[in-house]
Amino acid sequence: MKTYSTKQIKNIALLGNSGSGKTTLAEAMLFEGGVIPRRGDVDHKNTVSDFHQIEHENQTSMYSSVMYTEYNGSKINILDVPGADDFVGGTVSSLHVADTGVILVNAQNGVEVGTEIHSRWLEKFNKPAVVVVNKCDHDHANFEKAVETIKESLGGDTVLVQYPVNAGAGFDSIVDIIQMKLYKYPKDGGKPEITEIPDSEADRAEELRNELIEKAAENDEALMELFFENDGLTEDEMRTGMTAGVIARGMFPIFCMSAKNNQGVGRFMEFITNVVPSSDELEAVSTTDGTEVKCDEKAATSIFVFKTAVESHIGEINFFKVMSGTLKEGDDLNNNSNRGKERLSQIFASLGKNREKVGSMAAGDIGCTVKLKNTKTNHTLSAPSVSHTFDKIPFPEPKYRTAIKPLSEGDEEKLGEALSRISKEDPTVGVEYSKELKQIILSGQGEYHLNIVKWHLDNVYKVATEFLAPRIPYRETITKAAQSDYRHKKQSGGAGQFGEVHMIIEPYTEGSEPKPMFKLEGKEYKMANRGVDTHNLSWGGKLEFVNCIVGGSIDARFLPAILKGIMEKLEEGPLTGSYARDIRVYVYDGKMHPVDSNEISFMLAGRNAFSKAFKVAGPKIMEPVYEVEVLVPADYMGDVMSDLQGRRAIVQGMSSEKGFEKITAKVPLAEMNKYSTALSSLTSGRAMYSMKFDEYAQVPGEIQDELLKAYAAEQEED
Ligand SMILES: Nc1nc2c(ncn2[C@@H]2O[C@H](COP(=O)(O)OP(=O)(O)OP(=O)(O)O)[C@@H](O)[C@H]2O)c(=O)[nH]1
Ligand SMILES: [Mg+2]
Repeated sequence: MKTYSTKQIKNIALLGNSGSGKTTLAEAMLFEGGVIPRRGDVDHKNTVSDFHQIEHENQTSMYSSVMYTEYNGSKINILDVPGADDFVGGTVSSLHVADTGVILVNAQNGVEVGTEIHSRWLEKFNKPAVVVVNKCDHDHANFEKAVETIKESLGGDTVLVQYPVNAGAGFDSIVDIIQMKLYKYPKDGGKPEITEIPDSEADRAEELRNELIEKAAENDEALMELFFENDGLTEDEMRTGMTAGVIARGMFPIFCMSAKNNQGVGRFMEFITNVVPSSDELEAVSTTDGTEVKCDEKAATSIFVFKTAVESHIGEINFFKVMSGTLKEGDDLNNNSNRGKERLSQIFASLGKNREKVGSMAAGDIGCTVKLKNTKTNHTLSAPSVSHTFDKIPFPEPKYRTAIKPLSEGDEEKLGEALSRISKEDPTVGVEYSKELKQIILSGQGEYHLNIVKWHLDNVYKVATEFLAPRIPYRETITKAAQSDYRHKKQSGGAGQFGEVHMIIEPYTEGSEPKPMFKLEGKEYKMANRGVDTHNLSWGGKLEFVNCIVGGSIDARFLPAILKGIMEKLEEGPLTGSYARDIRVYVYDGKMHPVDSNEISFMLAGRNAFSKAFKVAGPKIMEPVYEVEVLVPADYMGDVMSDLQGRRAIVQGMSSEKGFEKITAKVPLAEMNKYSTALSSLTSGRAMYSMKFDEYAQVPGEIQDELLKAYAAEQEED
């Protein structure tokens, strides 16, 4: 393959609803560029992009794939992403390195949920968008209607650069507004016959041409002047204006085609090579220390790994973008993310599951490498002369959790290894063994997402598993002060055990000070504060231990044992065995025995005194509450709200955003089980949501009673 310089490289991500034809378009682009000799087809399971067995079984993309094609003297790197939101990880990592998003819209359906979700991501990344109305050959194609929905969704900056003359069955002709020509394609696509626009289309074409010129001038003042001076723009000026407009997201050009019949694909590729920006035309990328790195092929080499794949016979493949400099085969780079060193003995241009070896890659290019020792997604590698690291890919927070367990005991290790490989390939799959819940918690973007993980466990890793409802990480705390004494005394056989502890406990709140005195049940207790230890609990919250021992009633050497006893009880709260938190303990009195007192006695006395006090200190169970943000089309607002109310949600706010209603609410995690599935069925998949941990809050009384009962029943079973 020839070596491409930065300006000759264009990186596009194909976006759009599932079924809009992204994978089919990628295939046609590879064919048009002469990279593959014949076009595969999603229905025949032989496309370059969808090469995983699971993608064949479902006839849909589940992983992002990286491909390239060569056209018009340029290299176009194509990132084909899954349309289904469950696999959004691949979309986000692709957008992180792509320079332009190509949004495919199905001419039959117009803008769909997946289109909206992907447009939002693209907007978040602030990257240019080009729109393609695909499937113009479909019997029910309705180009005008599709364009209407696009204008509604993307706003007034959309502009037609083409339109189909005969959308529907028999589609073969496109009026091109930039060239002002008619493109007529043979039935099987490929090279068009280019002729003058017929009279019947002249007026419409002229009108659209004026709109396009005006839009092209709009984003560039110098062009605007030329436009008024010369009463129009030349083709080159128009191109400059369109590039500026596209970069500024002030212009979203709309194309039309049939990817399946390869009609319109070549002309679209011409536009990509001529108009959309190369990496060096976009803003410099900032690094974690705030410095900026320009996409300059002459600078020091640095690359960013945006995807790691595991292939059975090859091992790990790392996909990267050259962020600066020129990467050469055999380069020794530092891994700035883990202070390791790597040799990139071979570098490749990627073509789905295949690779083409290359000697070097300029800044802006996207490729892959194998056999790195310790590098994965989100790592920055660079020449030793620089040491920056690039920002991590902003993968979305998990929205769906389940507990998972191997069917046969003894498969734990095998399951652990399989899951760790799966989550390396797909960072939106979270795996955590929770000591607290005594479960392996698997998290992801939805039920479908995790079912596919299970499919891999069954079919690739051969570990049979089952999904269980995840337990909720409850916490326990107290709401008022309470006093207790406990004497531990044992006299059996040889040495006895003796320890007695008197304590008062009270709720701990951030910034509060220990009190000098308590009045409890008519009795006064003076607290002589001799020292305070504040312990940050690993499960959140605090324990404050106040030593108020006077007159040596308990030796100082026994205090650590008392603290240990309390800590043990905190780890297994007295109410439901959950972690307890936010408590201040005053140990103010006790008794020792000259012979029988030892550490174990005081540990037990401390633990039991604490447990006793806890039970009368207004104990409460606390539950994790999440901040949930739901975006829902107005028609479904009522249903979604009443469903949320059924989930004990406290609505924090509502606002309208581009045809969507946005609801923010605080919802207990216990009520969010399978929410993604429920929301999807409530709204026919038209809503989106995200959630993140907010705080622990007390559970309502009746739920506390249920939890206590359930715990008691569980204890009896054991
Ligand atoms: N009639 C017609 N069908 C098309 C066209 N493009 C794609 N298709 C068909 O539409 C279906 C979906 O195409 P894909 O290319 O898999 O769509 P995708 O956008 O990659 O879908 P996901 O991977 O699920 O996100 C397949 O059956 C294609 O053959 C087109 O231009 N015309
Ligand atoms: Mg696809």
